[in-house]
Amino acid sequence: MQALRKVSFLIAIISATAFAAWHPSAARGEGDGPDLIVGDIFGIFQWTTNSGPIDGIRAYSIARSHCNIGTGRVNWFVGPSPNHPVSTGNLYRLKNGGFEQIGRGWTMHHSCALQQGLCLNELGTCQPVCGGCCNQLGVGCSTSNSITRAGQFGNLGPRSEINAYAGSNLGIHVFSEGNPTLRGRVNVKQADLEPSLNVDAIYFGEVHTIAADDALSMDHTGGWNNATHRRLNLNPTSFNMTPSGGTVRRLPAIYAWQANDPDIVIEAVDVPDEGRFHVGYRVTSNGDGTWHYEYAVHNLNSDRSAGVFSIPVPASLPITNVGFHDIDSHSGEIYDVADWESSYDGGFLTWSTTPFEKNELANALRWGTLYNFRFDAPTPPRAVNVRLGLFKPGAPPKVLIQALGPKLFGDSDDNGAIDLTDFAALVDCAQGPGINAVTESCDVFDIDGDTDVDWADVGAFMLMFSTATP
Ligand SMILES: [Ca+2]
Ligand SMILES: [Ca+2]
Ligand SMILES: [Ca+2]
Ligand SMILES: [Ca+2]
Repeated sequence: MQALRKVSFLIAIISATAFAAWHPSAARGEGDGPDLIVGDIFGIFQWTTNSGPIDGIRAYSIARSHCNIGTGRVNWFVGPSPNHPVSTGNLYRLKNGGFEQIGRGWTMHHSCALQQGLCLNELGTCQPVCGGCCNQLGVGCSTSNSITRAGQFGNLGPRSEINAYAGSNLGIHVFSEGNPTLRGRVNVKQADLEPSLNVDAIYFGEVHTIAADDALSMDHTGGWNNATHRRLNLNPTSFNMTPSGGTVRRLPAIYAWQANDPDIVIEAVDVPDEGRFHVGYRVTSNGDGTWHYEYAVHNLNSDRSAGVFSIPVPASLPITNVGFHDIDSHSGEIYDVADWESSYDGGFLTWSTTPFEKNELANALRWGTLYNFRFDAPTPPRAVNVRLGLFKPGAPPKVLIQALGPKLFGDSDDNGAIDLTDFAALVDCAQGPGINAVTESCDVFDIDGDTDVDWADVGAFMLMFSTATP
């Protein structure tokens, strides 16, 4: 565990450094142009309070305010003009150490920018564009909607009309289906909220906004600060939710995972000339000679999206409990919802959806969604590069993210091979504090996982050594 903490700590420092480099807490003045953020999450409205769940589903909408923290106005033209923001709501749950997305709404198309002062505590001044309901949001100004507006069907359109990296939308083309109480809203399975099934779970709401002028602003980095989250309290009887604590501006909800669990490492990774993903992960000892590997991948604004997630896992490891979790689109959205398939081959554990070439509407990890990948392995972690394969064709075909993956038994120097270096380390372990005393550097030789390095392990190591490819 100590070694694990050290690795996590080092990676946390690296992440924090990268994070500080992009974290736009002092964004105003960093670049020229409009810069839209979600300034507040001030309520959550349940549309199934009276009806109860419909086919096991509860429906919500998340009330939101926007701020323009940039140096130029943000367009707010009413549809069918595409020159207005669209924003969407998501729900997440932290439970048993895992962080999952449990709700996903359509997008709300905005019109009518009020010129208010919600963000004045950060910005100082609002330079209003006009006196009331305007088709632009002034510099330093905010605008807000009623608590139900983000759930009113006439304002909602499918996500498939949005290119989050370009910030473009096609206007509202409603082609929904399904129950009118649910459609387009943030749909959540009641089973994902039921207190008896979700002991000690905590919930978070997220609002994520997209606009063309913001997306193109500051050399295509304007969209990086467009997701904001807030903790929600759940009423265990009515399933109504209320905001709790402060709104965390500019950070997607995956950062709530880390805020509630400091062992979580989060890496931001950018597709060259395209959008941004976040990868969060943690490795924990199960206390029985196995380790749990938990990963969450969030697509912030990549239109190319992800279709493959792959972790280097030595081919000989008996891994177990391979798991995947996604969040299905709904209400007639055109995307497939089939879960990703996993395979374990050639030194990689890989999850993938149907390739773009076979189905352009496959269940890729698209903008504003978070999918989970997990497994148990009999060895502690080492630093590896996990691979995120991009769904839509282009260059590069994948991006690499530094994270953790399981070691190879007996590979004490983590070079992926059982070799003379490892043999020397094994001899040191045998001669050092005593072969039955497992130390941090020797636990990689505990091949049978009984928490002792013993003669059975030495025998197993020698067999691997003698059959290893030179
Ligand atoms: Ca922005
Ligand atoms: Ca699914
Ligand atoms: Ca080695
Ligand atoms: Ca052993």
